[in-house]
Amino acid sequence: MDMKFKGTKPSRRAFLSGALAAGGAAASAGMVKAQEAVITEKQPWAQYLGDGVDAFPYGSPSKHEAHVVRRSVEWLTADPISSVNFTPLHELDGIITPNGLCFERHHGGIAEVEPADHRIMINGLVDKPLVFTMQDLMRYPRENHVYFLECAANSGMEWAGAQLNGCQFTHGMIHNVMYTGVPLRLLLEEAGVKTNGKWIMVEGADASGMNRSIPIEKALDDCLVAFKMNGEALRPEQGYPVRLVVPGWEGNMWIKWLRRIEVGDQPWHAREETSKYTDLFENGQARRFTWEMDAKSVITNPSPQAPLTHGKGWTVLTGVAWSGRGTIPRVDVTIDGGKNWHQARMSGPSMNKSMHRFYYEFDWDGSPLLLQSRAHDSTGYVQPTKNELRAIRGENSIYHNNGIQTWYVNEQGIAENVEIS
Ligand SMILES: Nc1nc2c(c(=O)[nH]1)N[C@H]1C(S)=C(S)[C@@H](COP(=O)(O)O)O[C@H]1N2
Ligand SMILES: [Mo]
Repeated sequence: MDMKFKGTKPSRRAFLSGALAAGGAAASAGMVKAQEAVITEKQPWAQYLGDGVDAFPYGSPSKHEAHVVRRSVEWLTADPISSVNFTPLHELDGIITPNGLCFERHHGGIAEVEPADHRIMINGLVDKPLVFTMQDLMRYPRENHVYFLECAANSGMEWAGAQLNGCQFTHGMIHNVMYTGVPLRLLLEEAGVKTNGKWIMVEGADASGMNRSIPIEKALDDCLVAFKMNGEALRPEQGYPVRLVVPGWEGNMWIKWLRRIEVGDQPWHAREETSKYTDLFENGQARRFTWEMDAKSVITNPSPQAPLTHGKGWTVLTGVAWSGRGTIPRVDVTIDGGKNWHQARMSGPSMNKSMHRFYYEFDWDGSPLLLQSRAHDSTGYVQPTKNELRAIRGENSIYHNNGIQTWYVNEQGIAENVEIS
């Protein structure tokens, strides 16, 4: 909003226009003040010529957007080499995450792979072990799909109670990108999976050599060996030159810098599926192989990093929702801590295993708010409360926390991470 217009109250009539009657948004433009200098005086950018076309061979955002960056939580990990940063969800709109803002999670730093020296290997229970160069890979039929990648640890710091103050930190281990890649099925079919080949093991070329087991049904279903994100080459942080895409399943399985696919008759029981990425239950037992990401949503605005700065009146509440099992036909929103629920307005493409955008416009009366969103996915599953999850999982879990998030907004519009019991 243009703060230069502050003091001019939006006209009530604007809100009664057709758009509002239809349940849509209401405009809140200021009324024209003829003497306003920003209108009557020629601004600097109209007084001189701008940069020419060759000034920025690869473009970057406006300097006014310099605060829109990935951020990390200092105390969370011992070392930035094996760490995570977070997508600034509260600064984004629509459903696509810009490449430079996709959160990063790596266990051995960003591998600097020479594409010409990189090989992808298929071995194990196959008729014909194969090795692919990047150039070989580019000669197979490719597909484009938009998928979210969520780290299973997303919201993991919130099991014992509200902790991190901002959706970037509570929910920012997610990105949503259009991938271009070759269906893994095509490569496996070429190698010829033997009848006892029931699992694959996928391995990264980075120093962590991260590996995971994936059942053959998933490998032959919708996995992609991807080399492009949002149209351009994968970023080094995201696995350049090639990563595995495992739609709807936990981010840990999306091996970056993919170098090897071994076919076997049973899972490998790798570190990342025994010591890590298992889910502790209240009774002390742990669940393994929680692959699918359950439906989840979060309100991105307002939120602790994005307070309500305009005072009372019409405001746009927005957020994102996703499910590893399909689409999100519906999101409910409450502004009073669950006393009343309203169906949010979905906007933007609704794609399988992709992020969805929702909006709820309301006339804020200036009193405190308790904001929550609740996603419904295409299987009929409804996002649970944190306490419903804790009843089964206890408070000492890390992974797969898809509970409903609450933001408290005070009279000043300042938002805070809270829980209501
Ligand atoms: N080779 C390799 N692949 C990896 C990792 C890694 O450390 N090394 N981290 C995994 C984890 S835990 C997650 S959540 C995702 C993160 O993907 P991103 O960095 O594109 O966000 O990559 C996965 N793939
Ligand atoms: Mo992860």
